[in-house]
Amino acid sequence: MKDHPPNNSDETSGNLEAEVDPLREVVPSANTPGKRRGKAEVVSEENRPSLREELHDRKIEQLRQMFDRHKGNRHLILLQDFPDPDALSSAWAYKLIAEKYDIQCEMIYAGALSHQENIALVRLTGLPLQRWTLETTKTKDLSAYQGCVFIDNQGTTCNLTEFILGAGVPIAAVIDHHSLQGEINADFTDLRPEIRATATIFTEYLQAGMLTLDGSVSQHVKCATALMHGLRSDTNALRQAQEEDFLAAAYLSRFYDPQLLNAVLQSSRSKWVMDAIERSLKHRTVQNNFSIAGIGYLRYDDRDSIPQAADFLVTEENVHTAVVYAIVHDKDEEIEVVIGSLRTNKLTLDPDEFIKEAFGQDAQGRFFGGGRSQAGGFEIPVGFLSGRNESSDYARMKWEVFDAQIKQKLLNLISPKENPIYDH
Ligand SMILES: [Mn+2]
Repeated sequence: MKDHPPNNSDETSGNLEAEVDPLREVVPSANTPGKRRGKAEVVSEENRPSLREELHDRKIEQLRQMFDRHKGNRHLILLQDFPDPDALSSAWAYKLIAEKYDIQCEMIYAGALSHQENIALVRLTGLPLQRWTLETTKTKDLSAYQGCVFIDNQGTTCNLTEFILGAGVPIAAVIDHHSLQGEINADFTDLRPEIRATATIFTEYLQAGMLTLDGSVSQHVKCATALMHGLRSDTNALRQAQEEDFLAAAYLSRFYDPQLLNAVLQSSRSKWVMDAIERSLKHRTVQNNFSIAGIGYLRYDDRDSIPQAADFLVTEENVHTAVVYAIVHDKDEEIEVVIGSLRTNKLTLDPDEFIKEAFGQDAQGRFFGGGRSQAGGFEIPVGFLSGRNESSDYARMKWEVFDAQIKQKLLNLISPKENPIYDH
């Protein structure tokens, strides 16, 4: 986070201690479990709510005000092209909260649901999700939407962003735990890179009374289950969870359906995922505790086998970080893009910084990727070289060029002296 401008949550970090808290009446403390306030009427120094709690109260109030301003509106919730459980569950929670304010939301994504667990999650919970390609988006009347929302992303990993913003749909909210990806002009912003899962942020909203979960309402139970899955999957099954995530999980444990979660987790790996893992094992290079594997071409629908292969490679002895990448192609739309995933157990390695430094920015100044705690990803367009060619030699050459270039950029960072291009 060295070079990045401060995120939006800093805007309220003035001298709160000196102020009278105007929100105390609006947010009854009974609705905010997890607070450690004393019973005493007089607030002594040690019973004074922490700065974090004050900031939290302010965010909740800003969120409430945003929803009030948007009453009766329609919102489009934009998910990343390959939505994960954290994004899916958080977007669903947003939709349920927004309904209380008479705001109708549509959750859309442009890519593919390719991880077996995500397909199971959507099927088993009936999660209301729509796929809009760029083509379908062009046929929609976007003036029907008074706001768009980015959840668990900031628009940089969503193919529809440019088109929807270009059509003049204003950004109602950005709620994310990835590091700041660029300037954001939204009605409401809650960016917390220190939080492990967006599902944790949304569970805090629920706990603060934005929506009272009811264990007898099936949709609430399913959404709580989805949130539990979301925060588990972004914290490596709670192994990397912090206090906030555990508190959120504890709250969700009152409502979620453990059998449903089990069914989602037991979905089996496809043959394609197994093949991708096999290829990543065969092609991996281990250097300075980094394991790097380029696995060639991959179908668009199997894109999520990349992070699964990285998850697997990082489990090898003496490896703390794994990077797996492939050229992902969509045969219908002739799209080709290099997609990569990074996974690390090394706490001092910031995936966001690492990826931004390794690959830099494109001509428009957009980074090719970024990350959050212990995970990151990148997408590099193949551009003019996209598309099938009659000759398989051509496909092989194209792969070799991209493979060499990506390895070179990664090795520059990992062990500059051993870079094959500069050393030989
Ligand atoms: Mn996430």
